[in-house]
Amino acid sequence: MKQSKLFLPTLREVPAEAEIASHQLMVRAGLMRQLVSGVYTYLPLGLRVLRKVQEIVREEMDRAGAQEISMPAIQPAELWQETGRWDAYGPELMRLKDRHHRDFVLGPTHEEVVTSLVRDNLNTYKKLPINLYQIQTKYRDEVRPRFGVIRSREFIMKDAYSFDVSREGLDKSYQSMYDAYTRIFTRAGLTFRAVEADAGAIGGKGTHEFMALSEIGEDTIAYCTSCDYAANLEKAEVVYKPVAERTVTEAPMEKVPTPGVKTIEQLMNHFNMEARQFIKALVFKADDRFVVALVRGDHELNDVKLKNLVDANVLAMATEEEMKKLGIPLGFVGPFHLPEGVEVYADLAVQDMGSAVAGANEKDYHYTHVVPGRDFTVQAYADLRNIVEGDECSRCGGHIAFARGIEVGHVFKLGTRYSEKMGAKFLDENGKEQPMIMGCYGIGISRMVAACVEQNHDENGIIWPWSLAPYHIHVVPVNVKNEEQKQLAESIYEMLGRAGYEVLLDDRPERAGVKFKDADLIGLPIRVTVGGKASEGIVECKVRKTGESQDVHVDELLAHIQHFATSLQ
Ligand code: 9G3
Repeated sequence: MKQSKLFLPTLREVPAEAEIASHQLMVRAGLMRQLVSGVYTYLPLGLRVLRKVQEIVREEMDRAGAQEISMPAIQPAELWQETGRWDAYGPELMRLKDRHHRDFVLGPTHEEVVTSLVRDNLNTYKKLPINLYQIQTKYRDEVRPRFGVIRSREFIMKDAYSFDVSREGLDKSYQSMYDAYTRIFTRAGLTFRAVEADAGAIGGKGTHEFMALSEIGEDTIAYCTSCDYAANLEKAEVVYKPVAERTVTEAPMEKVPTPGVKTIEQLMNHFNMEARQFIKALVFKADDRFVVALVRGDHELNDVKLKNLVDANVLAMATEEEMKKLGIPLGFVGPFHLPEGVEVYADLAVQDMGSAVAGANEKDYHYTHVVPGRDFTVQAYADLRNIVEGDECSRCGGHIAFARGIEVGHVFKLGTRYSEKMGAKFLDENGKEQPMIMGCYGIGISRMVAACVEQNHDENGIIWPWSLAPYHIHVVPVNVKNEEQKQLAESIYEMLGRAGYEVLLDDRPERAGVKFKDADLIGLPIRVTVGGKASEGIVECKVRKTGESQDVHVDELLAHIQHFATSLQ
């Protein structure tokens, strides 16, 4: 491709709204442009990268035996009413009406569509298992789109759905997708980890997220430094060991005035104690009831673990007015004199506290010398806290460390959640009707591009891995007015193209400095500079990733590039 013709509007300045490197660089390097918040146009260079990601995904999905289909983005509301999700989702679900005023959704995902498709066209065990996938634009009206295409309102996803006759069958389908994902992210050159995750709203037993490691990742991963255990912070199991000897105070609990002393910090100053001596009490609304969760003052409550424990669909912190209605004073919450029906759950570490300070559930009062079990009881003790760095690994006893990640893949075991609601049944070998056992598997295609840039850039621009690079080789004649340089660059461009490389020729009449800055920004793996030694047939061959460069005679150039290309793949 000749750069003088290419629609590649590179920018020197950093776009104001771009907070992270990949967003800044994808805009500056002319890969994409924002239409409106959270909605992007992919320019030629960006589309070439997207297509490379899609090709890797297609190859591995096909290799795993999945079959590609293409489902509509416009979905009738009736399907979402069948599964109850029409009412379950709020403004994030984009809805529209057709000319007859009928309700539709713009598909954020396709469980309903694919389950209705299979329900209506397959009903015997002989045709199972089957795995259908598509690569398609999804629509989710994110409340706060940010980080470019990492959290956008329109994005490209590969979504796959497996249908099996049994849970064993699902386990096999799941493992096959898990292995395909490992191959996909490896081939894309991403540094990633598969982590145990929480199944969230869509339920099902077991799920893994594939995280591209990155400091700007929205998710925190807890991983073991000794074994391969890794889990999303939401899910990471805490090893609970009762303290050896629990020293319990003899003193009865005592109500003390603590006017305006609300936060743990204020309590620590007031009582001159450490955080671990306090009981932090938080009030939640779990569906239509209220619960109080207790954790030790130096721990953080994990609300996903609480949500799963109380089996709530929706769990949210109680609002101020809800607290007022309950007669629970903000900042002085404790497991005492709670209104009827409010259940108390506590993290396991609370039961070992021997003389704690807790809110008295009365404005401006706390209790001291509180002994859990003696002075209050709870509905249940459970693992309710966030794991912290240095905790013990629940698998091998090693040390837990944290990393941040960008979720680029997510695999779920759905079971019969959708097939039951939508009547996707099959006749088994005994002619008995059974619900199909489903799994679903997503990959963020556009998000993978951003994750790749996050992991592969320096202060000068992007450093494309060979597998995703929009072109492989950048041929840069320093001065196109110099006939020798122009001719030699053209012949190299032709030669490398004939050899099967994807080549970009910077034939623009720009100053050398501009061309080199653009070349670094765009970040193709290999740059061939045709400059002052063109008359001797000598060109400079430079590897973007390492910066190493070498003068090479044009007769050896192809062999030289072949050597580099294999080392870069
Ligand atoms: C919605 C909206 C947003 C959503 C969903 C539904 C996430 C929703 C979960 C999934 C599960 C899997 C198939 C591919 C892999 C992920 N955000 N999810 O169901 F209506 Cl607005 O999408 N789906």
